[in-house]
Amino acid sequence: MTNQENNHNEETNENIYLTTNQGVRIHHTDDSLKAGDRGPTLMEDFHFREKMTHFDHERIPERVVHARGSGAHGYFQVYESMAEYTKAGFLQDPSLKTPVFVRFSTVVGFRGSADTVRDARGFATKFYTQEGNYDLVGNNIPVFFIQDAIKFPDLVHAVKPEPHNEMPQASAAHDNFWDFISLMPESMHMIFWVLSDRAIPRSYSMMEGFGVHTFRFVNAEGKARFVKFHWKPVLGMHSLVWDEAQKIAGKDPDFNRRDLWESIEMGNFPEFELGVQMIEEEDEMMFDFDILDATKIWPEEIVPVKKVGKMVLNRNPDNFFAETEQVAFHPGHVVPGIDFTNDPLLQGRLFSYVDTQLTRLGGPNFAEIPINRPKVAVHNNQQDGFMRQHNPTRKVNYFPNSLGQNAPITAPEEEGGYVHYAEKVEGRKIRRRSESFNDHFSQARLFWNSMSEVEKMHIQDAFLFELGKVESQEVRQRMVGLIAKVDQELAATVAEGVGVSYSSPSIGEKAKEVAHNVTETVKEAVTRKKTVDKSPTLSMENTRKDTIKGRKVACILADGFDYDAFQHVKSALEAEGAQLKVVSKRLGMIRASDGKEAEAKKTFLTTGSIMFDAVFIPGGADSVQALKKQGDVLHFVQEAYKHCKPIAASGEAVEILQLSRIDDVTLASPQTLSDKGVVTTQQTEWPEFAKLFVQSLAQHRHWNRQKEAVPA
Ligand code: HDE
Repeated sequence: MTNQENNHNEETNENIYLTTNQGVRIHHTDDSLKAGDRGPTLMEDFHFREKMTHFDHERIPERVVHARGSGAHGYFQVYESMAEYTKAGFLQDPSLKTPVFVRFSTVVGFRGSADTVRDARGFATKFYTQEGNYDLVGNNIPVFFIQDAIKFPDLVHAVKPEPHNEMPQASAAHDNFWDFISLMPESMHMIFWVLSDRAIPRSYSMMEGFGVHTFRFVNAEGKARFVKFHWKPVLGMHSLVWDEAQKIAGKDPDFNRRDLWESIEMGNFPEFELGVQMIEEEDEMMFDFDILDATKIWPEEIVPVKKVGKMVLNRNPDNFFAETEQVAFHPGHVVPGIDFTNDPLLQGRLFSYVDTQLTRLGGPNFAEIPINRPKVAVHNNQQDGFMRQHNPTRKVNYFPNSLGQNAPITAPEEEGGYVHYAEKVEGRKIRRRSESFNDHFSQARLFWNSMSEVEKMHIQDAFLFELGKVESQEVRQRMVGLIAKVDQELAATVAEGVGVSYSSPSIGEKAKEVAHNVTETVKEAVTRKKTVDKSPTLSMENTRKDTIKGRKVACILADGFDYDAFQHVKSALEAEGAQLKVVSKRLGMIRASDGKEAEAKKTFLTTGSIMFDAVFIPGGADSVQALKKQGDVLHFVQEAYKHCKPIAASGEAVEILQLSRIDDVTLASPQTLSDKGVVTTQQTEWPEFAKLFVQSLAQHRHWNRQKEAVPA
C-alpha cells in the first residue's frame, strides 16, 4: 500500500496499518525495544526514537498576543456591487460566494487560558478572493489603547503576566498594567470599552467586529475614499455579567469555543453583516478628531454605517492545529481596491505580522501551509527555505529573463496588478505625535455618556475590581486623576472604593475649565464641524432583542414532572432556534407523572446556571417535592436570578421560586411579561406561557433586578 493510499483510508479507518514516517509497517507499539524483559532500552529502536522525537517537537511557539483562539470556515457575499467605491473583486458580484476563515481570540491569555476573561476579542477574517487573499484583522472593540505602534511592546509587556512571577494569567487586573495605563492618557477611550460588557461577550456570534484603522477604498477610476470596516452580528450584541464570567472560567474554560463549535454543528450558523463607514478625501479634516487616530471612532450618527454584505460561518475546522493554530493573518494582505492610510498604528502592524510568522511558523514558507494558501495560483521566483513545499522545476529563477520567456511577467493594473494609491507624501523626518492626536478624553466621555444606567454601573464595578487589585496606591491615585477627566462623579466613587483621595476641582479650577471649554467651543465652531454628545449605537442596550436563536435554557427535572408543560415549552423554544437541556440530580431518563420520559444530559455537578441563558422548571407534585429538598436547585435558581436571567415555572414549581426568595412571582395566569423577566403560571395555557417565556428570553437579561442596586 502506498503512503497516499494509507492516508486516503484514514477517512474510513478501514484496513489501515500503523507505519513509521518512512512507511514501514509497525508490528508492536506498546513496548520499547529492550535487552531482556527488565533490561535497558536499545538505541536501535528507530520506532521509539522517531515517535518520541516527533512528539518532543509538536509545539510551535504560540502567538505573542491573541494566543487563545477559535476558528471557523464560511463564506461572504456582497448585497450589491460596490463598484462605485471600490474595485475589490469580492465586493462586486452578489452571486459570488467568497470563502472565508475566521479566527476569534482573546488578547492577553496564553493558549490554554479561559475564554471568558475580561479582554478585547480578536476578530480576524481571511477572505480567499479570486484576486488573492485579503485579511481583515480586527477586534470586537473599535479603538485601541495606543496611537503609535512603537508603544505596542510596552503595552503588551505591561498587560501580560508580570515577568518575575508570571501572574496573573489572562487578566489586566494587576499593578504593571495599570501603572502603564495611568501614564498613557491616550488609552482612556479604550479603557472604558474594555471595562464595559463588550469585553465579556456571551458568544462570538453576539459581538461586533471592527477593522479599527482607517483604510482606503479605491474604485476603478482611481478615486479613493477613507473607510472603516464593521461586522454587525445578526443575533445582536449580548454579554455575560462579570460574576458569571469569572465562574464560567472555572466551570468551562472553553465556553465561547464550545458555543461556536456546537452552534455550527447544529446548523445555527453565526452570521455577521459587513458594514462600511466612508469619508470623502476632501472631508478628511472636517471632524473634531483626527480620522487617522486609532483611539477614535467615527460616531455612526455622523458617518452612517452602510451594510454591504453578509458572512456566514458554516463549517468547523477539520483539525485545530492545521487550521486555527497555523493560520497567519496580516493587515498587509490586501487586494486591489483596498489600500492603507498613514495611521501610525496601522503602519507599525504592516511590519509586525510577517515578522512574527517567521518565528511562529518556522520560516518564510508559511504561505504554503494549506490554510494560508490563496485559492488562486501563485507564481514568483521565491524559493527554498525551511519546509518549502512548492519547488518549481524551471531552469530560470530570476526576472527579467530571456531564457524562460520572461515568465512570470508583471500584471498591468487592468489585469489586476496591485498599484498602491498614489497619495502625496512629503515632510521632515521627525519623531513626534501630530497635535491633532492630543484629545484623549472627549470620546471616552462620549462613550460613557452613551451608556445606559446599568452599563455605567458595570463599568464602575469593573474599575473597582481592576483597580482594587492594584497594590500600588500611587497607581490607583493616578488612575483616579485620569478618570476624573472623563467623569468626576465616577472618579469620586472609584476613589472611595479603592481607598484613595479625590477632591472635586476648586471654584478657581472650575472657572478655568469653563473658560477653556468656551475657547474650545469657539475653536470647534470655526474648525471642527462635526461632533455629537451621545451616540446611542454605542450602548448594547439598543441592540436587537427579538430573537432567541442560539440561546440555551436549563430545564430542571425530577421524577414525576409535568410532561405537558415540559414538551410545550421545549417545542416553542426549539421552533425559535433555542435549545432546552434537562438538568437533574442524575444522568439518564427522568420519568414524568404520566410515564413519559426525558433524558437528563447534565447534572448539578457537571453544569450550573452560569452555563445557561435561562431556567425553566415545570410543575408536577412529586418532582417539585423532590427538587425543593435539593440545595443545588435553589442555588441554581437564585444564581440565575442574580445574573438577571429569564426564569419560568409552572404549577407546583412556582413554590420553588418562592422558596428561592424571588419576590416578583405572580401566581396569576400569564398576561403580560413581568418587568423582571419571571414568567409563571398555574394554568395550562401553554402557548401563551411559552410565548411570554420566549419574549423574556429575547431580552437576554432583565437589568431591572440590578437597577434596584444602582447607587443613588
Ligand atoms: Fe495585532 N498582532 N498588533 N492588533 N492582532 C498579532 O500577529 C500587532 C492590533 C490582532 O487570530 C500578532 O500572528 C502590533 C490592533 C488580531 O491569528 C502580532 C500592533 C488590532 C490578532 C501583532 C497590533 C489587532 C493579532 C501576534 C500595534 C485590531 C490575532 C501573532 C501596532 C485592529 C490574529 C500574530 C489571529 C495578532 C502585532 C495592534 C488585531 C505580534 C505591532 C489595533 C485579531 O504580529
